[in-house]
Amino acid sequence: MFDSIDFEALRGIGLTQALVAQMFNLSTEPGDRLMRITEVQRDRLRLHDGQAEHGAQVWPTLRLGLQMQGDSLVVGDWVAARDAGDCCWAVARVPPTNRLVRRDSSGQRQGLVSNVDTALLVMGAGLDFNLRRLDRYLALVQLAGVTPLVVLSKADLCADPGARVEAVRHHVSGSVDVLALNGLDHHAAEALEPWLGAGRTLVLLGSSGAGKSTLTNTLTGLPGGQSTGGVRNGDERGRHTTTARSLHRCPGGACIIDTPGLRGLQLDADEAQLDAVFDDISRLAPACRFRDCRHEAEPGCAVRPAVPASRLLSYHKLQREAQRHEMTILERHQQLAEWKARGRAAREVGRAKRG
Ligand SMILES: Nc1nc2c(ncn2[C@@H]2O[C@H](COP(=O)(O)OP(=O)(O)OP(=O)(O)O)[C@@H](O)[C@H]2O)c(=O)[nH]1
Ligand SMILES: [Mg+2]
Ligand SMILES: [Zn+2]
Repeated sequence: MFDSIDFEALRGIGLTQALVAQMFNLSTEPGDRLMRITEVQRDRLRLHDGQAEHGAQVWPTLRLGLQMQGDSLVVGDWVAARDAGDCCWAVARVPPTNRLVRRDSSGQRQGLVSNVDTALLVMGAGLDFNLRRLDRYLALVQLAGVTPLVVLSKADLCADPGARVEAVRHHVSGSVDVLALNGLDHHAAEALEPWLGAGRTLVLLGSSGAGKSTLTNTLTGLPGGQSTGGVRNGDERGRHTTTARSLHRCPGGACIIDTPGLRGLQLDADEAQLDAVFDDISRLAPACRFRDCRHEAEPGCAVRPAVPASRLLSYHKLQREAQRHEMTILERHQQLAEWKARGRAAREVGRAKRG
């Protein structure tokens, strides 16, 4: 535990009572200070102490300890920071209250951000609008127990943003908040006010060019903040302008994490976890005629008539991906067992030869 915690100052960068409750078992030394990670570049960190930012490095024992659990430090984490003359070290991590995790292209778990209250799923109301992709982002944040808010950006360029809002509501059976805004307009901050209270942390997620950095700049009010980039004419795709996740403070005391657009988002979930986040589907499933109904072509299905076809498609696609992933884990175990058996056999042969 720390000698002292300046709760008021740290609340401005997102400290909550729930986090303070996680700190009692933390092994710290006198003089260690509580700070939040605002940026990660390999082993180099930017930390905020509520007043100012500091460059820091990850203490090797901490890095190894996390690595052994397939874990690493991410933006949004809270750490114990120790001053060692010319360098500041992150020596321990406060267990996060939540963490967004995906699988990278090689199937490894990758933490994205931690300790967030709301995930703003930013999607352009024009050509970027894609309900199937939205389902994937929704599952990503709901798997972590984070509340989503769908933000349709570029409402100023869209003929009927209200219809787009309605389309999202219909798609998710009204279970998620949705709003449309112009990220370049300072009124966007007013529309988001209920989510921007002091001490709250928001993360912006969405494809490249959706307007995440534009909205970050509007909410923080900092001139020359995050770089923003143009989009291609034909399809409004962005150019991956933002390359690292970073945490910023808003004037009202909320924190906002800007992220790069994710290419090909793979979830880290098994089938049961997906059922839990697609609760619009799993709620209806007990009313299907067959207990093991897949809601595909079975007679007496209670889900198919009630859930939009595209939503059901998302559910099936993500379930298939989860199955495929579980398969590969099983296969890997099987392979390992085979190798071990072969090794044992070879050793026995060796022993027999030696007599
Ligand atoms: N008219 C209008 N333009 C917007 C809006 N939001 C973003 N833009 C423009 O869209 C382009 C892309 O915006 P960015 O904020 O860079 O997009 P991003 O989501 O941060 O993209 P990456 O960093 O590549 O992931 C920029 O030219 C913005 O000016 C909006 O609400 N209305
Ligand atoms: Mg950006
Ligand atoms: Zn069914």
